[in-house]
Order: sequence, then C-alpha cells, then structure tokens
Amino acid sequence: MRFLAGRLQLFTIIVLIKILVVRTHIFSLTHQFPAALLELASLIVVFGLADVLSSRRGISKFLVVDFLLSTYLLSTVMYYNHFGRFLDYHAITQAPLLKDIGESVIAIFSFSYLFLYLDIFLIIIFLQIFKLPNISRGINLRKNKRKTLVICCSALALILVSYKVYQPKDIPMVLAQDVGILNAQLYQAFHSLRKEAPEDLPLDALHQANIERIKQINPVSWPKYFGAAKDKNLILIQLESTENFVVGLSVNGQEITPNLNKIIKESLYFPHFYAQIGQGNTSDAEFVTNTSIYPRPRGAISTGYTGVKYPSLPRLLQSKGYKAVTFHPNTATFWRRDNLYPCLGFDSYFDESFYQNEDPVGRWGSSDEILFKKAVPILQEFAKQNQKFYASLITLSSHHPYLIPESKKKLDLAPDLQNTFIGDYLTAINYEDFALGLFINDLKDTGLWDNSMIVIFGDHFGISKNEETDNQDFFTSILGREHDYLDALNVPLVIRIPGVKSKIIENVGGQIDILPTLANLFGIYLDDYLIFGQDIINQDRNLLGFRFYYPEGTYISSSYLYIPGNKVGQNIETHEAVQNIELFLKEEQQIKNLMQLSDIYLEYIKKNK
Ligand code: GP9
Ligand code: MN
Repeated sequence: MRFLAGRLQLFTIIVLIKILVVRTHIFSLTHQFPAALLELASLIVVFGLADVLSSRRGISKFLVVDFLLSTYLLSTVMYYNHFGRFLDYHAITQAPLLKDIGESVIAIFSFSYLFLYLDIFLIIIFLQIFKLPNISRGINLRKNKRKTLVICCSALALILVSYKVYQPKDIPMVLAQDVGILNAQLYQAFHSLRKEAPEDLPLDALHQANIERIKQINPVSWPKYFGAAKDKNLILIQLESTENFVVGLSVNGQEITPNLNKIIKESLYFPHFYAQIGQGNTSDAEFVTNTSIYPRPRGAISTGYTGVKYPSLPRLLQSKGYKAVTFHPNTATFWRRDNLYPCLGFDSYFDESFYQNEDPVGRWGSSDEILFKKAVPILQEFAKQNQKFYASLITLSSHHPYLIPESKKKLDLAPDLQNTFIGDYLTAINYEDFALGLFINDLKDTGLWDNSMIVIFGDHFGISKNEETDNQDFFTSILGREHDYLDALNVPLVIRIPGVKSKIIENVGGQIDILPTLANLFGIYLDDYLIFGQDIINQDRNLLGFRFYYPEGTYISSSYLYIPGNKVGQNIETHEAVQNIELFLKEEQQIKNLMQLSDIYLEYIKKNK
C-alpha cells in the first residue's frame, strides 16, 4: 500500500487500540471478539470516508477524525463512569444540556482521560520535527480513492450483515458490546426513526383491570387509611439526589439527616421505595409522581409532549377545590418545565424569576433555605383565604457535584472524609436536611403544620457508578457490603399525616405509586383515572419497572430486583443473589407489557389533547 493509504491504516489501528482499551473498561472481557472486528470495520468506514470525501492530501483530515473519535470515546468513558450506562444515541441528543451542568462535568473529569489524545499529541510533535515528504507525487490519487471506497463499502456491508446475524438487542450496553461502540450509534439512530408507539393503538387494552391483571394484584375493598388526610393541604418535597442509605446514618457522631429522622418518628416510612426516572432525571420524577404514568423509554417527558393535559395529582386535587403550585429555584426552561407544568395542571410555578438567584448554591440557583423560606408566605396566603393547596417543592442544593459553600457546611467530618466525594455528598445532604428542618419550624410557627400532609421522597440516585467503586471501603463500613444498583434505586419515602401514628411500612413501592397512595389518604376515588402504580399502603405485592438507566424489562417485584441479561435476581432485603430464571423471564415480559401499555396511554393522551 502506498504511503497515503498507509496513513489511513495507521490512524485506523491507533484508534482501534483506543477503542479496545475503552471496551475493556466498559464491557466484560469475554465479549471482545468478534465485536473487535466490527469496531475495525466501523473505523475503516469513518477514516475511509474522510479520505475519499476530503480533497486535502495531507495528514490533517485524519488527525481531525482521530480527535473527534477520541472526544467521543472520552465522553463515553465519562458517561459510563458516572451513570454506569453506555452513552447511546439518545443520551447524545441531550448534549445541549451540558452547558448547564458544567460544574458536574468538571467534577467527574480526570486528567488520566487525556491519554485518549496522546497519539495526536505525539504525531503533531513528530511532524514538527520531521517534515514529511510530499508523498502524493507519482500516485494515482483517483485510483487510490476508488480502492478506498471499495474497502469502505465492504466494511459497511459487513456491519449491515452483522445487524442481521446478531439481531442486536435494544439494550444500549449489550448493543454496543455486541456490534461495536460506533456501530451502536448508527443502529440506534436508524431505529429511532421508527415510531415509538404503534400507529393503531390497541385502545381496548387501556383498562385499569388490565393493568391489575398484568401486575397480578386485586383491588382492595376496604383500604386502610382511606381519607386519613381528607381536606388536608399537601406539601410534597422532592429531595435532590437523596438515597435512602443516608436515613438514620451517623458519621463522626452526627446524624446526616437529623430532621428527616425526626419526622420519620411521627410518619409512615417506606424503606423499600424506588426511583423510576427515565432520561429526564428530576423532571421525570416530577412527572411520574404526579401522573402515575411511566416515563418514556428515552428522552425527558417534559420535552416530548407539548400542550397535553395529563390526568394528574394537581387536577385530581383541583377537582376537590385545591390550588396546585410548584417551587424550584432553577429556571423553568431547564428540562422544559415551563412546558411540563401546564401539562401537569399546576395553577402556577415559582422558578428562578421568583427566587432571583438569592443566596445561590453552585450555578443552579437559590439555596434550599431560600427555596423553602420564600414559599412559606405564599402558602400562608392560601391558608388565610381558606384555600386548600397542593404545594410541590423540589430541592436543588444537593445536586451533583455536591459543592456546598463553606459558610453553609454544618457537618463536622473526620479527616479521612474531608475533601472527598463522599464527604461532599454527605455534607450536601446534611445541608438539604438543615434547610428542611428550618422549613418544618416555619410550618409549625405558621400553623400550616397542623393542617397539612407532608410527603418527602428522593428523586433519584446520588452515588454514581464510578463513585460507588471508588468508595467501597466507606460503604462496606456503613452497610457491611458494597453499594450496588439496588442502593442507587432506593430512595426514601416519608408521609406525615396530622393525627396518624408512625409506622414503618415494608411494602415495596416506587414513584409511580405516589398518586394512588395519596388519593387513598385523601379519600378520593380514582374512577376516571388510569394509573400504572398502586396504593402501597394497602397492596403488599408490586411490579415496578425501570427504564433508560437500566435495560428495558428491569423490574423490582415484592422481594427482588431483576435486570434482563442477568441469570440471577437480587433480594431487596439481603442484596443476595436469587435463582429463579423462569419466573424472572416471565415477569420481565409482564413489566414490558405494562410499560408498553403506559407508552400507548401517553400516545392516546397526546392524540386526544
Ligand atoms: C435542575 C435540576 C436538575 O433544575 O433539577 O437536576 P437533574 O435532573 O440533573 O438531577
Ligand atoms: Mn435530580
């Protein structure tokens, strides 16, 4: 091969080595061949096309492609280390949000990642020292390009054939593992052109009884706690990145969440409660809890559907004379909440324009202290007018990368936790809890406490995959075992109802269950609602689905977690392996059916807006 084509080969091999290094980091070693061949094929296509399409004769076009691919690999590694998930096509489409989470991106960056650019750096230095001869002289460039094009087409054909042979699974990690991390993008981009839900909706299936049949639950005739919070106000507090392991935890002799622990002593507390967000993180948690509908398999729900009217908790309570408002100090355009909130039926929302960035924490917006403090007069005003209300408050200060200003730090950490990720996380949660404590005092001082049901729950995980691995010693010391997927899903749920005695309820539940659980407490029948969750006080059997961050079909039943592709389940109490693959496969199909029904319902709502 002439020198020009040799350069093409050289770059293909260099980037292939980088891909193989990344693959060994992300996937199990047993899955490297023949995927490596498909990785090679994809690189031949990319570098080949760059060669054929560019009229430049030098090496610069290959350097540019190498740089772009290295940046893609860097993003893949960083995303995996944080989310434990492959950076697939759908996640890439959310890249515009990166400008708002710069702090988090910097926090998870490591200089060792620059290894991915080492070759480019060395080649540029080499070129500065040794000038390359003009190698194109005497070469029939046109003929050479034709040859390259033929090789490119053959590589592309191999990739396309592999799709047919492998019948790739729609699980991003498995897809990328089997067909290659570049090919997976192509595959997903192609498939995302297909409609998300069938054109002709099987609407007959949209019945509550059908949902109950899939979940194998029966309606409860005489539900306990029915109407226990009748006509009370509802104050719903969604805690940012707050996992359940912090509840009751002490470090260095101090409780991390003293105020939450205190309120639990006079509340219903659900230790087996799980976050069910999709790609829309916080905003998906808001959607799921307010609708009892699953988030979409990909994409934030808030950005997907405009101008629709979801049957929702705000609308349910409005039908009983309530006003519904929601508070969050960031701009409502983030996650397009400005679109989501009217769809959910909130009468009004209070965002950055209300909080005016007063006392900011990080770049996100006002501190949790201000979030709560500025909400109180508005709630008091409702009370003054004898207006029942539903107020939702979404905390923010404990957002990754968990950097709380020195002046707000309350936790006195032992030296080994100071300036560590875990130390920062616990400090941020402790500050959030401090702000919650002040809010509870305000509610008591204003008399709102006596007339309100308080619901507190976590929005999603706070410990990423990488941080989980890096801090196993800490977790072993507090949990007696490693922090795992179950811990990442497990968030607290606390329901405090005036006059109702405290109780720990062991039933399994998820965010999708909040609406029906609260409806029962308010004594409101959900006859006109289609709900995918259930009243977790009264149902002791559950089937909860998880999407986007987990392969489709991942579920938690009443006693175990199952992730498709695994041969074993995991007991939610002991975290030990559970064997029963036949049952798991059956239930995997059931949860897929349930979530498909939820997707169909979303399409139905959208069409009938
Ligand atoms: C911003 C905040 C984002 O408004 O809610 O939280 P996230 O979705 O990144 O957890
Ligand atoms: Mn969040």
